[in-house]
Amino acid sequence: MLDMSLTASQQEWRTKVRNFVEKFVIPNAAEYDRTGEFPQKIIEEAGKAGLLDFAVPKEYGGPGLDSLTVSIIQEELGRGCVAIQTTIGGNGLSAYPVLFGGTEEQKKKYFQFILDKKITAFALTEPGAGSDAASVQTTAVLDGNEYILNGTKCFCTNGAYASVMTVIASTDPAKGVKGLSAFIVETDREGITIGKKEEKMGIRASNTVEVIFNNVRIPKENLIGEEGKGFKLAMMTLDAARLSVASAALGLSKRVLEETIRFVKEERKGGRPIVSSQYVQFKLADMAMLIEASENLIHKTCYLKDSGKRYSKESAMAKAFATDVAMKVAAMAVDLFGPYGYLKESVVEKLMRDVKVMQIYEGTNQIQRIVIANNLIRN
Ligand code: COS
Repeated sequence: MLDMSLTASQQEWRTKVRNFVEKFVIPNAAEYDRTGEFPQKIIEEAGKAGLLDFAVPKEYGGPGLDSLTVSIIQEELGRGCVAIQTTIGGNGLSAYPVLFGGTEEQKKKYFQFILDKKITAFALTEPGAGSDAASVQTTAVLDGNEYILNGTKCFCTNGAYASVMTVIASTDPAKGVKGLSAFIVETDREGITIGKKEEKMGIRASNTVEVIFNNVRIPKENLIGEEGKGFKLAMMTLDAARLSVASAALGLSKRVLEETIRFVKEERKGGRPIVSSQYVQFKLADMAMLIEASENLIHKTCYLKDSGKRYSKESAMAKAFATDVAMKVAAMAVDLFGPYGYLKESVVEKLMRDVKVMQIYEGTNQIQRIVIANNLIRN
């Protein structure tokens, strides 16, 4: 029989993150959203609660979690605030290239940053290489025992607060995709500057900046794996990161449904709560069906990942489906709340602004469809 129940440990993680979110995230999320300030205090609390090192394997001192547990953590954080989830999720995103391609030495060194509760970042996207990840212009030129890094990365999550980054750069521009390589770059190196900080519609407390590398010298040992492996490592990283985005979107969708049920039970029209209307009940049922389908797709993808099977197609499906669902249910909730849903003081107003970016980052949902179609056609 297919067992879809959570283990005791997975349930414990859900409760632990739920408690953290109720205590530190939900009461403060609206204020961070208003100011756009980096949620430093919440991140410190997340470090104390052991939530920053979810991607670190046991043999390197981390919790060594299975994919479903990581997904549950991201879901619960996404239920609280996607800006804060994105900040914490950034530590997984940045660690994956090292996890998938690094040497023992590199893993020990990189994971130690995370275990020391440092913020980390992944720098792939460039002004001319967003969806077309292969067109990276940042170069890394070998000079003796060092690489010299030059270029500009944009939309870098956590960029201004990161102590270390994984950076994708070209070591051989003539080779295109096959000339891309991944590097570990400590941010206190000379020549790194933080450029424009983006002011965003949603996830406003998440730090999104330009990072400029100007003749930054990094030791040869900071190359992850071999030259030419950067694109593959970036794609493997995105497979894992897309599953996290899907999970966070699931959490947001569940929160929207929770808040909507609360509202329609309290709000009255003609002396009766509006939940007594079949129109409202059908909307709640539609939301619940979509959320259930998202959850099942995400859990199946976690199963494939933990079985060691290729899960690129399912991860892209989960990301596109769960974020489209989250956008849809957020818009449905704003409709049901009526004018109240459009007010800044309403919780669904923020949820609707926050969700939009999830259809865009870690590869737009159009890119996810390319990944899905490529997997259908090529295999
Ligand atoms: N896992 C492992 N290897 C992968 C992979 C994956 N998920 N995806 C691609 N590869 C490998 C392929 O196997 C291929 O290697 P070989 O030539 O040795 O067979 C190589 O990488 C090139 O793959 P492909 O031909 O599929 O690359 P494309 O240029 O067609 O990829 C897409 C195009 C759109 C899929 C890619 O550029 C992409 O995902 N872009 C979006 C980037 C993105 O999400 N940006 C946002 C980042 S936010 S931090």
